[in-house]
Amino acid sequence: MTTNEFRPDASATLRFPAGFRWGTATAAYQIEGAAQEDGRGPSIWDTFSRTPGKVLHGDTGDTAADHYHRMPEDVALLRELGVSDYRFSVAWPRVQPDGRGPASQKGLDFYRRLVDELLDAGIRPVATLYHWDLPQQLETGLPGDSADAAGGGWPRRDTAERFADYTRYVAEALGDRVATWITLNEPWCAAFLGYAAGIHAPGRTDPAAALRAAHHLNLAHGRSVQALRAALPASAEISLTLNLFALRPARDSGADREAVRCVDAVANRLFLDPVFHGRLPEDLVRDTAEVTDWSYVHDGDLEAIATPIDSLGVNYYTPLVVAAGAHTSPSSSRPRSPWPGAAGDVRLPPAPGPRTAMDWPVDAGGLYELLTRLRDELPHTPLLITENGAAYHDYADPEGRVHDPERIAYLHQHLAAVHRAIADGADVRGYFVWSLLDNFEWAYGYSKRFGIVHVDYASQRRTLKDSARWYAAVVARNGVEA
Ligand code: IFM
Repeated sequence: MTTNEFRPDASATLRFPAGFRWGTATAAYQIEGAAQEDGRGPSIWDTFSRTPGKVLHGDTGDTAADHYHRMPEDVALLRELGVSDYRFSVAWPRVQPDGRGPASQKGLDFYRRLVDELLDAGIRPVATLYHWDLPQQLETGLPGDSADAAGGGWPRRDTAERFADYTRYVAEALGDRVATWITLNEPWCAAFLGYAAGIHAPGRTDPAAALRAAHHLNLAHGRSVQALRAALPASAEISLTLNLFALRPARDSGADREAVRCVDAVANRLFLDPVFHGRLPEDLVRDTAEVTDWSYVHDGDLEAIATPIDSLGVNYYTPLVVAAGAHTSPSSSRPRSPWPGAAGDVRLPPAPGPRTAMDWPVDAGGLYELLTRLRDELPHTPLLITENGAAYHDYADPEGRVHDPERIAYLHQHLAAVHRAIADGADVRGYFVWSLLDNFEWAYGYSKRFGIVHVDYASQRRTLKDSARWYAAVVARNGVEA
């Protein structure tokens, strides 16, 4: 059935199209633990989380949810939920401990076991190649590395080529059994939170480096797509996950609309335009003229970045209200603007409404706006919601139950928004809850619980929250209550 034939039924259930993919999502550093096992090398997040003051309570991913040792138990949970798909990420430093050189068989074996376990459970594996755990040595550099004023990591062009090599190793190892591949997760975060705002690894605060990083992440995506196409059967689905922003002007004024344009350029179009149209947003190049000259965009880069993909992954949590004015952020932990080029002219006033434990406003309308924008701008690109979910202060009651009605309400509202977008013509093929398990929430450490499965970190006991049972029922009937 194509989306155009899709008609919501008139019953009390908002039913999704036949074959809709229901999943949950996780990421390697957030759940695996075993940070020093089986030859895994250090990543920039190992280093960053060990740097005093960077992660709340000094938490690290050393143990996380111990998924590396409990993988079969976690796949059994997925089976219990009845999901059709599971999105996980491969840790680059498990496969190439230094980010270059031969692949580690032990590292690849872990993912092979995971994929086999999933396939045995009848669950489709969706592999993300990069969810922020850059091998530390690529950030630090080696004595023999070519001199590069931008330093190491993503501002360095060579990192994109290293990513293509890594892609080849993973594709060779898993290509016969993984049908859906996502090159990068949220390159905006990797570039701008990591290299401009300094609140994610590697913690740099250099707007020019962040723009270079963004270009090289785009290039890494393009090179990775080319490597995947060469290694995988023609039936493979190749995708990219972006955390696109649903932007709203604070007031209906020209100045606020201009502020939205600035943020849209760096947050959304810096990725969408190269990947889908093979060009940089001209207004962004203008806006950032005092920060960078874009000379690191070489001939042929944009063509490589625009190598066609089969679907787009969209991560959505909350909309962003944007106003003209000096930069302030609702988060006092954000020492620098993550919006180079627009830095002096943008404010993010707090949006109204109920909030999650992340202090993010709950507003499913933003997801609908985003999906219908993509329907209009990328009419031939199928969409997957590769992350959506909420953190709340969950705990197990004396009977061992975890009641999380706010999360159920959040998921319900967002699924209704997805349903409405599909009814209005958006080609959304699947939805992945973030996250299967409570996990390491980056700079917030273990203080934020996004899982539909509660993890008691002391015992590593898993408990299905009410939302997990609710989600299993949604999956079983392929729909939510109207
Ligand atoms: O936990 C993260 C995930 O790693 C990337 N997307 C947003 C989630 C919630 O902050």
